[in-house]
Amino acid sequence: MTDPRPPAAASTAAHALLGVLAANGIDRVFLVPGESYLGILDALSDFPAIDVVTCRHEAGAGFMALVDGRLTRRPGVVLASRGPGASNAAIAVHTAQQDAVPMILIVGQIPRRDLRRGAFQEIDYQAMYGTIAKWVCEVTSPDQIAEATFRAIRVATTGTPGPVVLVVPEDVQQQVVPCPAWQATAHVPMRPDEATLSRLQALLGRSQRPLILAGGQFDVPGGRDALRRFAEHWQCPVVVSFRRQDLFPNDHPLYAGDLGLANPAAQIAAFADSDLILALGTRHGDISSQGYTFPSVPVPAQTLVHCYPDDRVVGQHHAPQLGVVGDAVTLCGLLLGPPPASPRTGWCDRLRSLHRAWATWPERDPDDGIDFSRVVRAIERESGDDLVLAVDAGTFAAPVYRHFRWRPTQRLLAPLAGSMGYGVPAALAAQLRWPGRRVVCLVGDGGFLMTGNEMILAVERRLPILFVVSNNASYASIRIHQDREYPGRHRGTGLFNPDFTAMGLAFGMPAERLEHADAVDATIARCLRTDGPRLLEVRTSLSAVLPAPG
Ligand SMILES: Cc1ncc(C[n+]2csc(CCOP(=O)(O)OP(=O)(O)O)c2C)c(N)n1
Repeated sequence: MTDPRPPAAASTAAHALLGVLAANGIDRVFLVPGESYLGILDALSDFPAIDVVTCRHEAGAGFMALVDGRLTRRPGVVLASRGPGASNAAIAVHTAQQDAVPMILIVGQIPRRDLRRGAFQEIDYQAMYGTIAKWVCEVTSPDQIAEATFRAIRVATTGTPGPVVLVVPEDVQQQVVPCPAWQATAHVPMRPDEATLSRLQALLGRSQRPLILAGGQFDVPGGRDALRRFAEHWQCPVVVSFRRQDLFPNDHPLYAGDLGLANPAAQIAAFADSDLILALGTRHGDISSQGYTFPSVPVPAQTLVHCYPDDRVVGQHHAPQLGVVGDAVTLCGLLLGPPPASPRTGWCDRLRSLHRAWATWPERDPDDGIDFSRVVRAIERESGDDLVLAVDAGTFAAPVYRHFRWRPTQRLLAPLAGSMGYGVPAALAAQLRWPGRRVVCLVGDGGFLMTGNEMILAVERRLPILFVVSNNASYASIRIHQDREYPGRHRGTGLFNPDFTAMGLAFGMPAERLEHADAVDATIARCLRTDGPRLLEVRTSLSAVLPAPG
């Protein structure tokens, strides 16, 4: 491996910053350039091993960095200019916080001599990002830049992973400083003491109706296998947290579904009938806890065990009988003692059949376009085990969460924060990281015009992504809310759209429009077989997702 550091003579603060990033495995940054960080841009020329991905909007760059961070578990890095650039990147900082993904936003700042004068494009980033970033650091002393970068990496990746904002005034970037190559090592997972393990063992052995709520912490190498072995050993049904359907094989007899935005009341009632809830590797926040109602706050009716590597999360909303501040994957590996005395077949079957009834594919034949669930179903049927599905926010995605049966190695990338504009950049970042996998992006006509411009990267870098644009001429998710709250009044949710197929062609990729339901299966099969990048516009039915007129 080549030394990531530049020659000592070129050691500016910008080099020190990049040197620490490179020493910690960061091999790619996403950016929109700005005059406020010319020093860092220049220093990037001395780090040829860092791939520079030039983007069209800081939201797109931020989402790409976020997904890169999610896939590598190292901080995804995005560079943005001061003021306007940093403002555009805010959506990614918020999403990184909500999705618990390590990310570093590096912002060029006005020169130190003008700080706090309200100078051109100046922002006080502590005030702006203080509540959504884990840490905001304005480095006003060049000597501290390496230390601040090193700490940024550690803050972003430890406890609940999240975003850090590193602000570097432009005159700091060119100062000559030493260039260290400190490497942060991962924390040793905390091992619960023997007394805690025996207590857990006893709880698991005794329970008649245990239930695992599994969260994103299992999204690490070996994590899914550890979860499956643990569940099988204890004959314990598994429910995955919000938008984490790919954590557990969906055709497994112990898979009991997910905690999302639309669980049927009977299913939640059945979950609540559990006598032992094991919330493992999950923050069990707003959506997963069904708006802080499952289990009840602050003291659950069931015995609750909560394991997460952050003492601010364990017990934050729900008081567990047993709170373990630690690594859920490690815990699963330690708890494989004597199996339960009696099988829990009745309990497992009950949850399983409730889930299967809810997950059955719908049969709809609307006359105003294609029911998008047919498209998702065709992707499920025609995809291999290498599928990575990057999904934007919108109602077109509902079948992905409800009906799609995820296989063990397939991956779902969806924003827990519900941020529109995530899908296209997520697909790009995933395909850059995993060139050999089949990446498909699902995006609505609303979300596509937010960050769809980034799609040009797929043409530039020959990334074989299939972009599927669901065109229902509407911000339909919001229209559904309108129809529920204010029936028939649709102000602001209709969309006048460009020709998306022509857009795909103009970007330089093959593109086609899918207009008839009976062509769905063959078109999806063909698109998945051909090498992308490729755009498929689907004329999607609006009526299929709206409540029937009352
Ligand atoms: C950045 C952002 N802006 C607004 C919203 C609110 N919102 C959620 S879904 C949605 C509509 C999505 O429309 P579209 O992409 O066309 O998909 P559809 O719901 O029509 O399938 C909106 C506006 C959001 N979640 N994120």
